[in-house]
Amino acid sequence: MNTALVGSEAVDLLSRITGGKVSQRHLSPRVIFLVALVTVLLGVMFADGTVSDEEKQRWQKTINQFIPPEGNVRQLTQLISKGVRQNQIYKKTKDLLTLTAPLSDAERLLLIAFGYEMAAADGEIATLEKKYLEAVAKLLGINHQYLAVLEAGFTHQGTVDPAVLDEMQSLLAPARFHELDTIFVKAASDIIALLPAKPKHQKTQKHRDSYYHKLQEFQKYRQLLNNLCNQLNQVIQDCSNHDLLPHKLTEDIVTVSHKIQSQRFRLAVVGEFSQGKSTLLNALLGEEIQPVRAIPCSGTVTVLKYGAQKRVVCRYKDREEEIPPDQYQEKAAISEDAALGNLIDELAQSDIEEIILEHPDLDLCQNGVEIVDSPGLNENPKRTDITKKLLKDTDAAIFLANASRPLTQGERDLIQDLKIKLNGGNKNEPADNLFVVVNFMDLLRREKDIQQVKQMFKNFTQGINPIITGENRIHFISAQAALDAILEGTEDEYFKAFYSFTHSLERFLTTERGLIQLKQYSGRLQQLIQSGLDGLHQAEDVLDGKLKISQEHKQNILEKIGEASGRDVKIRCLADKLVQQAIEQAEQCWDEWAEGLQYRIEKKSQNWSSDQNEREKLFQDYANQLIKDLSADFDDWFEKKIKGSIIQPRIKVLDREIHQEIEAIQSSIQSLDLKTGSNLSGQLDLSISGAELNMNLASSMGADSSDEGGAGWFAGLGGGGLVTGALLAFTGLGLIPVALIGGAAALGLGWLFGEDEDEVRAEVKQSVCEQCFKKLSELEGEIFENVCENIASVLYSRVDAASKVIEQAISLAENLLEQQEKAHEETLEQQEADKAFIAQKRQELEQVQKNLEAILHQVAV
Ligand SMILES: Nc1nc2c(ncn2[C@@H]2O[C@H](COP(=O)(O)OP(=O)(O)OP(=O)(O)O)[C@@H](O)[C@H]2O)c(=O)[nH]1
Ligand SMILES: [Mg+2]
Repeated sequence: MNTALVGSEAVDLLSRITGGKVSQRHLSPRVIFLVALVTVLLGVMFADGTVSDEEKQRWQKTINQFIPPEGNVRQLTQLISKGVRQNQIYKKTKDLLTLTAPLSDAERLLLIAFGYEMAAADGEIATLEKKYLEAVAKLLGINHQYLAVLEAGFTHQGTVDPAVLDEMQSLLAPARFHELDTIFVKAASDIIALLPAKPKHQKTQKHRDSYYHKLQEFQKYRQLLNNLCNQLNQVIQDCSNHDLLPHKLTEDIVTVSHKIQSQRFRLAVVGEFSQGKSTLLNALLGEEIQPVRAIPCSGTVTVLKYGAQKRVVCRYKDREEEIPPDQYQEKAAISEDAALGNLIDELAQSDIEEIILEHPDLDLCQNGVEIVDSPGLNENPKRTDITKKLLKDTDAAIFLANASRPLTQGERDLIQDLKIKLNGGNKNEPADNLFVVVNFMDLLRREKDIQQVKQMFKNFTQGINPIITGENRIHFISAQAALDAILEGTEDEYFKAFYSFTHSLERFLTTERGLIQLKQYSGRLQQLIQSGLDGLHQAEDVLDGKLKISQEHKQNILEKIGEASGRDVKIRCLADKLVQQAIEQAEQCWDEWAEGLQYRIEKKSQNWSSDQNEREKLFQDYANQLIKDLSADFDDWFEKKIKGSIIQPRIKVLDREIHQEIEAIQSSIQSLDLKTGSNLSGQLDLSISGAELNMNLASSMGADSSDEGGAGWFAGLGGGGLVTGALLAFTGLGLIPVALIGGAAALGLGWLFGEDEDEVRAEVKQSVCEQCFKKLSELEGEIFENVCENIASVLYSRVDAASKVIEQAISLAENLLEQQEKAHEETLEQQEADKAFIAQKRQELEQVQKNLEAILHQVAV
């Protein structure tokens, strides 16, 4: 709807109709449509001079669906219908033109469709009614061929031209009505259902075989690598059972093996509500698994994954429950009433965390992919909050946008926010794991529109400061048309566009991401094989007497072991002290932050603005602005105080200590090597460069990287301060928007016609603030605890990484002593047998190494 076309004439007309003082700001799209609808319906009812009972009932039904149970819309509608009747507006061409001027083609068709529904209320369409509707349709510029379809649809008589029907269905696609209100979306969807149905094609499975070929291949490599892990584990286990290699080596192999086995890809589909997320998922799966409807539908995160049999598990905060699979769709969706806004706190009351659907034969899931459907963003704070949490643990996110209302400000903000979140807080680089998929391309009929939308998205996502990493990260599709094509086995342009998208996705998951991970695991396995070979070499030297450890050396080694454990304890004690200090300081900071907060937010509230004319929408609008201000305030505080003055200086202190202690351990091991001829330091270096430790210790081992204050450590915390609202989810502050749902009820609901608006707006702002601070004071303890937990975990994770290195050093030294002990106690024959055993195991290890190289070679090809 083009509200710019609402001129002073429309304002005058509405003042005349309602007999009240109406201003331009009152004329929201919803009001404009409602007035036009009332006018056309009354025009039809009075066309033949009589109003039948059926018509009265129809009037009630049609109008009622636009009236929420609460508020004053009912009175407003009564006022309008009285005015329209008295002034016979439905007969006045000029007035009708004024009222319908801002309506889009889709809205005009919806309007006339309701007129036909009314005309057919008593089973047939009277000539005068038909004439009236034809005249209105002409006035509105509606294609006369559409009228024949509407007549056939509502009277169940006559045949229709499939091409015209197709055009109408596209024009009435519920998605075109989002801008108006969910009620209109549902109305359009109901009208479509009343039109004659398009013939359905036979369902086939034709496309199935060619799908996800690359993923299948990738799974094969993963399996091969895992088998290799098992072989390696066997060899190393044999050796450690003979006291030739440290047991710790087996533990390391098991860790890698677990990682390889548990490697799964998590794909999250996110976007605003009713953008076709669930439909896209169904198209990816090739089955209609996810619940879908024209109005907000998904109410919880649903995870689809592979399982030997079909199983549905509901996960609550503190328990799990298996439910029959036929209840899945119902559980995964919110009720229609809640979607229409009639049950605003249904979601706030739901305590389901996620629903997991395990399925044995969905191609995509069979290949190690878990796909996550999420509730729409930006519609209901509870659903938004759920989705934000989910992003913490995904390999890739698909953002679904809408071609028919491209790049609204809300959508732009969401995409930017998503990019930063997926990028660990880095806002200057594009996110390589973000796909932007523009859905509803079927709703664009003109080539010019298609090109413009494509250009617009490309400019936004790939222009200055790009959001995505390249062409294959943006796709223009129709999820619904693609799903239809997949189910019907046809290959139209939508199927092709969708196929190109799945192809890019697959390439990302396998070649771009999966192989990198496989290579990392292979690299780690290679290191472990090398450690095994080094250990065996050392055992052989001990047996051959090349490496002799005197009593004095032994004593020295035992001392070093004791020292190393002491260093571990020392680091841990320092960390305990630092964490305690940090928490004490944080407590003080928290009080300072909380003290001025109400004042700061109330001051900010002077800048909140809203075009809404209904109390509940006004309340929600202000609540959203409050949340924005509150999270910006919180982020700023966290960034400067918690991160800047509490965590970073302590990380520096801790890093310095870790650095010193590890260096001391390294040098004492080196001196041991010098004395005994062993090569423990070589082996220790290997373990430090192991992928995991390397990552965890990078900033503490590097000479001056700790100056950064360990910026990387914050990646998991959402980049603190970079993203407005990023910290909401992890601190529990996100519960505030949830608590505000339904807050408007306390104020009384309804349109602001005829009230002192400034006063009402100030009152609503005040109420939003009060309710927020009430909730905040309830949540204070919980939020502060979460902040403390995060401080502790940042510091302790560094300690854990250091402990691993120390543990490794100790285990190497102990192993040397054990080898020595063993050789000492053995007879010559036993020693010979050991040497033969070592030679054999070395061969086996070398064989594993060769197999690994062969796999890597295959993967690379
Ligand atoms: N014309 C058209 N309709 C579509 C397309 N994709 C989805 N739809 C329709 O849009 C409506 C919403 O689709 P859903 O898949 O439920 O949307 P969603 O994003 O999961 O919605 P929520 O779960 O409420 O956030 C349904 O009526 C779909 O049939 C499309 O490409 N073209
Ligand atoms: Mg959905």
